[in-house]
Amino acid sequence: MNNKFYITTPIYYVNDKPHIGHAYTTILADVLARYHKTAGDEVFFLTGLDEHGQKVQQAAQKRGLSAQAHCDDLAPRFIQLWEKLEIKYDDFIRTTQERHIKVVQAVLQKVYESGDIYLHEYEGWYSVAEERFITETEKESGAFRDVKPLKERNWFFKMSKYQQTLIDYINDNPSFIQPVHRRNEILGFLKQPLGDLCISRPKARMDWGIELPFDKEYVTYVWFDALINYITAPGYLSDDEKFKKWWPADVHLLGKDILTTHSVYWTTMLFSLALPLPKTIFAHGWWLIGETKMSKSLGNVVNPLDLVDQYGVDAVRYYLMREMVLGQDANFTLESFIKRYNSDLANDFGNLLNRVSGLVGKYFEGVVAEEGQVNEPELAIQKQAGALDAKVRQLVDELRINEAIEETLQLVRAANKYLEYQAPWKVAKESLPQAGTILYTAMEALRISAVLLAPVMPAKTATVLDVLGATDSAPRWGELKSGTKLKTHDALFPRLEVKE
Ligand code: ME8
Repeated sequence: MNNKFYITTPIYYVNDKPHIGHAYTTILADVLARYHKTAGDEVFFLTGLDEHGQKVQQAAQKRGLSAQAHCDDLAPRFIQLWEKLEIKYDDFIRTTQERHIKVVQAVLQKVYESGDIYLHEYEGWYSVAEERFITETEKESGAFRDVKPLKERNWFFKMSKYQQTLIDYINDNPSFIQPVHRRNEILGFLKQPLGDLCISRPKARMDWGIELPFDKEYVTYVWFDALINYITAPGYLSDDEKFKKWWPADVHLLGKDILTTHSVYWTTMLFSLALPLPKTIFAHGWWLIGETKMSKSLGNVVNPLDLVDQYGVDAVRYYLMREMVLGQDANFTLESFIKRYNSDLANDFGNLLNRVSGLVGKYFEGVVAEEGQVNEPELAIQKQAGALDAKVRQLVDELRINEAIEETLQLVRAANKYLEYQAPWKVAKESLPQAGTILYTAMEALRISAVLLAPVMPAKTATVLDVLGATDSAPRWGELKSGTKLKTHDALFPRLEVKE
């Protein structure tokens, strides 16, 4: 197939340490990137940090640090977390990097010269928390904190000019904004007249940002700066060949909180630059803690590092990927984590490895037997396993990760059941070759499941494949070699005690 696949996460604000929500989006992007890599696609996976703007400046002030020193202090915490979570990104962008500042200024100059940026005095309600002017209706909704009247001369981007072009584009490209209920939300939003976007902040009020190239009194609004990261990294205006290869992005992955900025601000900016739009903008739901949104003020933030230290990186990745139906909210509880771990990882996946390696040890001195004479029960497993790769690929292409995992776990469960029914420990007394066939069949199901779960659980699946002597094997039936001596191993996922 050999396609290119360019996937992005939002670039996170460095106003605080990353939590499980940031970890979720980044793991999801990593899992998708790994699936595409194993399918032979050329992958570019970008993540990074959003370092300008008022939120970051205020966080720095609170700590008594300069904004840059604050960012330099927090950036490694993100990078270290991504390492711990086995995130293999191809580029990590920070908006304070010279390469980005250059591109943002060049974009501003270009858009300015094309006539899409103008100076205007605006008087209205300003939300300090949101860092933007809000409409009268928004103010009345009471949803915004720290609202004050403000009169200011600012630079505006002619977003309204592209409203109809955007509506037409969304209508013509059904897979552009996903899932479909989010697409409808944006189309609904676009039924109202779209205003122009204030893209500057006077330095006198807020100076932590990229200076406008055509007006030194102002810095760029943080969103106008941040969104451009998606073109900076693949080489816009710096490496034409690289940019041509990767742009447009295949998937911008994000939470539903920032869907409007991506599907309205970013797209109209791209229209103005005459650049193609990303193929898909996918907004996932929120991880809730006990049905409420995670927030520092509520003190209910889950720290992914604590989970990883206690349960291991693979279990955390697995839980997050399996538990959330992409596009909907999900509730994080330790109880559901432990339940999922014990059922899928300890009882199903880990147990299958334990059983086969134990039986092969007992009856075959740890050596994989010939596949031998297969009958209907073997063929049923072969058929299920043989169809799995294509099924998983399709679900991954449709971003239905939890279903792709569930399909794979079904094969694991089928193999466990098959072992129980076929009882190779009994068959061995009458026909050793037949017992060998049963074990070969169960091991092949295990191997194929491990290959297909590798993007989700890179470490534990590598252990399984190593035990089976099949490290670089493909998810195709028959790649397990008879005569292979299985390696010894510890319990893959020891059962967790449930606290009463
Ligand atoms: O918005 N559940 O950065 P941010 C799921 N800098 N995902 C969550 C989550 C939760 N409870 N909380 C956060 C910004 N996320 C801007 C982005 S992009 C050009 C600029 C994830 O640090 C989710 O992906 O507030 C969400 O969209 C993102 O973190 C917001 O990160």
